[in-house]
Amino acid sequence: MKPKLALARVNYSQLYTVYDGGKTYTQRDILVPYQLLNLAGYIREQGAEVAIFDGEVELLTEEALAKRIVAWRPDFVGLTATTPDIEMTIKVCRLVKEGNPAIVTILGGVHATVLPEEVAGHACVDFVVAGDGEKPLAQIMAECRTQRLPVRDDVRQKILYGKRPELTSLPMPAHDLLDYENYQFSDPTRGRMKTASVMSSRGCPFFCSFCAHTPDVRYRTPEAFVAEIEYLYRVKGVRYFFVYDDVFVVKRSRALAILEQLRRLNLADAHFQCQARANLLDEELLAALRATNCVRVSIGIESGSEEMLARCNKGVTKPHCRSACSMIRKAGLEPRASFIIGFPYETRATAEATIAFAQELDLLHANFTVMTPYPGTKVYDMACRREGLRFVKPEYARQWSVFRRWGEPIVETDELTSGELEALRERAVMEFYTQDKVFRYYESLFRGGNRSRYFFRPMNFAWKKKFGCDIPFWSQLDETNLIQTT
Ligand code: B12
Repeated sequence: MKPKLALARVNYSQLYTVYDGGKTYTQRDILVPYQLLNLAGYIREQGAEVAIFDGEVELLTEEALAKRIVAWRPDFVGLTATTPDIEMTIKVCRLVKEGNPAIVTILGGVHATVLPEEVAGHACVDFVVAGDGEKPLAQIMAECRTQRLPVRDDVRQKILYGKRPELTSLPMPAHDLLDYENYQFSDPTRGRMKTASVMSSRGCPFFCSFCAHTPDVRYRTPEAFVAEIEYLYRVKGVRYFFVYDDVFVVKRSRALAILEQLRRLNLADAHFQCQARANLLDEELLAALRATNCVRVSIGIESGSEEMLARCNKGVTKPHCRSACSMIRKAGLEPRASFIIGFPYETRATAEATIAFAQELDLLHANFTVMTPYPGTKVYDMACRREGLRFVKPEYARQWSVFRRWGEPIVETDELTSGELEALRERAVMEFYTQDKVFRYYESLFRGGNRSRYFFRPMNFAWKKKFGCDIPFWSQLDETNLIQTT
């Protein structure tokens, strides 16, 4: 009989409390669990039966998720977690073990990669995988079958370190396991469409102070990546693609080759969004992106203070950001920018510079967050050492559920309290989304038929803050899909 592996992620969006005070929308954008799809594709090739349990889709409680997993009678359960959802994930793990102690539990993902010993310290966790999970997961499953569950007592023995596999040898992620009806993104003008996450590479060669990442970049072949997109388009009916490579354009000639292959496929009504860096864009690259129907490019602008930019080690300057935003717009694409308030040594003046810079740039969408120093990053170490940044309460440094990025701020700088950082973030949203050019754009989207309250909530948040009232067309937006979770 084939071994059975259940792969799962928890309902993570219940952690967020942005804009609407924790309300959750049924028709929100849900992105596929791409890490689980990668693992499933590989493990299935090794002869196992695999199912994916996505707690996010139905907003399952930990109890409900564990119950479903146990009812499927798996031999192995693999759970993925980032930092803010690790505690919920451990709870699911514990409930699965209580439901059936014979199930072997394995935890992986970015948090387990950064802090494997901590995760392995939980009695309900049999194995921890740090790093890329395909091969270690296969190894655990093979060993357990031959040795009848060699569960290890020493915490360190529970940890397997994923050697970075050549991506060229991995099969296509197991997209067939998902019902893509559940994964939709609401495009502001084109409506709702089935959406996939795809990656042509793993890793990032840069060392930004606020990011935990794998520094060695590994690539799939352009052909395998393009074939995945074609499959998703033709077989699964996907029309929106988030290209989630850390920096898709990092190898310019390769990006151009991929874009050319995609253009030749002529997937007329497919739309793409990718992540780039302000200093790695040029007109030819942007024209090639446009020619493949790329509609949005996300860039991390981070700060309007040259001092903060230099300190965060991104290698990007304000002139890079100005030129990137205007080049993206000129190419007919939409720049999506994100900003952080609360860098180490941030002052009121540097945060004000960020608020002003966001408005100066050629932008209609901007995302502002207060710094969350994730473990494994330089800013986390700085916050622990109180170097220009510190946790509001020392115990926050290991209280993972507060690391939400879109929740209550957990840090303060030498000059700014967490409340002041949050007030500055709110003001950034308020000033940005009440600009005339931004309002006119949003109003035109409404006139064009966009009725999604979910989409307009940042702007409404801004209006409430600045003018004490809703945007004029708020009552005409669709609220039927709103559910209250708090
Ligand atoms: C796409 C993405 C999202 C999407 C979808 C997330 C999802 N759950 O699928 C959205 C936009 C929803 C999102 C949200 C958030 N994200 Co995000 N996201 C990413 C991104 C860009 C790609 C993730 C991905 O699919 N990678 C591809 C797969 C193949 O790689 P992988 O995830 O590392 O998985 C491999 C191994 O980790 C391991 N593995 C993973 N899980 C498991 C499980 C088992 C059992 C095993 C054995 C192995 C294993 O094997 C996998 C294959 O080799 C990453 C950056 C990155 N490049 O990874 C950030 C990243 C994961 N996100 C991050 C963060 C902070 C968040 C948020 C917490 C932000 C917030 N709102 O507060 C939320 C958390 C949501 C959540 N719990 O999933 C951080 C995580 C930092 C941390 N310590 O937690 C990252 C690393 C970005 C960064 N560098 O800061 N995110």
